[in-house]
Amino acid sequence: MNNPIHRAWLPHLDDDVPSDCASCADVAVFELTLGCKRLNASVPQLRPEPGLEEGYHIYEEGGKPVVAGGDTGILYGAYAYMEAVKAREPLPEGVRQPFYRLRMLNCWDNVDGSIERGYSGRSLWFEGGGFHWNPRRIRQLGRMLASAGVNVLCVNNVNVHAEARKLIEDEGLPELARFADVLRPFGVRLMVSVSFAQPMGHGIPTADPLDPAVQRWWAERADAIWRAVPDLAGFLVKADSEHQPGPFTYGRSHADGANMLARAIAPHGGVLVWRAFVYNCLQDWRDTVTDRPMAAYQTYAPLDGQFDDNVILQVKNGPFDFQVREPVSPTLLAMPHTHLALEVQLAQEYTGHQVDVYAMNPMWHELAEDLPPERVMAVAAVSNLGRDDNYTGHPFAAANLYGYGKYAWDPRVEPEAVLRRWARLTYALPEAQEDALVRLLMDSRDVYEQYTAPLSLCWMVNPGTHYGPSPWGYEFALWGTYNRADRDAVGIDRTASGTGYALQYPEAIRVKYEDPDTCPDKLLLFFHRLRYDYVMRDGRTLIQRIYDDHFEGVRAAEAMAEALTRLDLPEPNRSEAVRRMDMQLQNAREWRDVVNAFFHRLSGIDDAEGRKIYD
Ligand code: GCV
Repeated sequence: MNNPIHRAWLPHLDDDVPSDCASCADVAVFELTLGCKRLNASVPQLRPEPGLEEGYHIYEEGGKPVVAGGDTGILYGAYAYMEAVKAREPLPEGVRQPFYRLRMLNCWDNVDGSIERGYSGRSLWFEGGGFHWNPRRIRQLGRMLASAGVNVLCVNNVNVHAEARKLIEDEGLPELARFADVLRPFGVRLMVSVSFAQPMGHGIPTADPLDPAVQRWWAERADAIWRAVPDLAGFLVKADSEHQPGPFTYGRSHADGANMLARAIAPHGGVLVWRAFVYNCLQDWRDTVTDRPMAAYQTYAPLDGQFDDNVILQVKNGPFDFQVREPVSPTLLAMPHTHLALEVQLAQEYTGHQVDVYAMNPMWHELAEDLPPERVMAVAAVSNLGRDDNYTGHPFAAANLYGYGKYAWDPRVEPEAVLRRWARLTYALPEAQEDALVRLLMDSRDVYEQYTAPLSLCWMVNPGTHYGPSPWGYEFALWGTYNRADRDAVGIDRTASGTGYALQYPEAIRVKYEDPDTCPDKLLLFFHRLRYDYVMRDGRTLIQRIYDDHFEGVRAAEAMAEALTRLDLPEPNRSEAVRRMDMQLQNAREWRDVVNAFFHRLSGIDDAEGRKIYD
């Protein structure tokens, strides 16, 4: 299989890793020998240093390179060596350790082979109701994950449908164990999403976490699961969220629910990752008091300090749901006595479906302004992987998987450095073209934001699919996602005198966002309800900014398309990127014309520049 669309950041992805590799060190030897040969580089000596665990150290001894590392660190060191050689960068200095111990990928794969919010084809490991995979591709996946630095793969959707429950039942465990065996040599441990109501399929009339029969069932199940997969990382749970079962049914708190499961798996060293994505998904749009972004904080902040030590509360980066622009979730800042994980989304659900280019490292980097990286102890990303030949659909979407791994190793890493390295490792373009590709990637988020959701006008998407414009699509729906645009104004007042959302932040952050003069323009309509004639810091009116940004966003997308045509990417990547860019341009023009028409009809205010607005 020499099709260059497989080209990823690794120098030799198309060579199969021997299937009898039993450990990270075996893979490291194989990768180094092969990779260095391909790169005409000297093969370093590998030196195990078990105390380093995931850490590694690359140095010279007697003029010869040495890669020393712990059990998995030696593998990470091997990839780091090859990356540096291929990218023509200096070898990393000193001992390198990952910033986050758990660097998780959450796959929303269903056992029927479909993927919720998947844009790269069907599942790589499920089909027809259970595990079904191509060993060669899973070994390739293993090396991609290891070379990016990801160490936990949650195999199934957090919405646990009936058929997926068997993954942890006796009939499903041998398959789970076989899959774990393939990824283990790459330092990747599995995790499973479980349903809180699972005991009820076993003659137990309740899932009440304080019921001894429920507790016993989970403890016995955990014994069986860890007998089959002794290094399983743990469980991931979506409870009381979007119709998934949970402890609220029994009048119990989420600490009661999470701790019950955590105690069942603690003897096996498992972690219980509990998602904080809890809100009322049956809201009445007439209700202007309930404010969805406040929900997670209201549920969890009072529980701070009540979770067991092996519980990790996993919180989405923003208080809504992976929108193009959201402030940091206040829940992440409110729970100093709870282990927290930051959840981000590589799957481009609201960010262009892997049709529109959208590089994510700049977004994660921005989080640090309000969220110091040490406030969380783990990271999780919703996967963008699928069975497409290139794994991630758009030839550039792999940059997000790679970039996520690098971010998880070092959340302070500069986005441009990551994207440049990815571009260099993947395409090896001449310098000016490499610069152009890096620029294109670096700008891609701002451009997408400009033509879809400037000033944080999020949720104007087509309901269900979440691609393309529909300004009123979610306005009268049950999901609590309203902009409340009328003929005079738009946005939600979330200050103390509005819904009070801003009060969930520490003082300094609250003050910054509460004043429209200090609130960044990009978050303006998230925090404030403003009249169309409101004069912004740059002197333009709000309505003019809405029009201008949509026009400007399309122009910027056209410039990206132009830049793309000048890149000598290998085929078929080039044709595929150009084909998707044509679709992106159509999407951008649709957003511009629909949203501008919407606001023009409502406000009756003309564009000061007299450009075409289709009414
Ligand atoms: C897995 C959003 C998505 C759902 C997803 C949910 C979640 O609502 O649209 O598809 O469900 O988030 O994160 O649980």
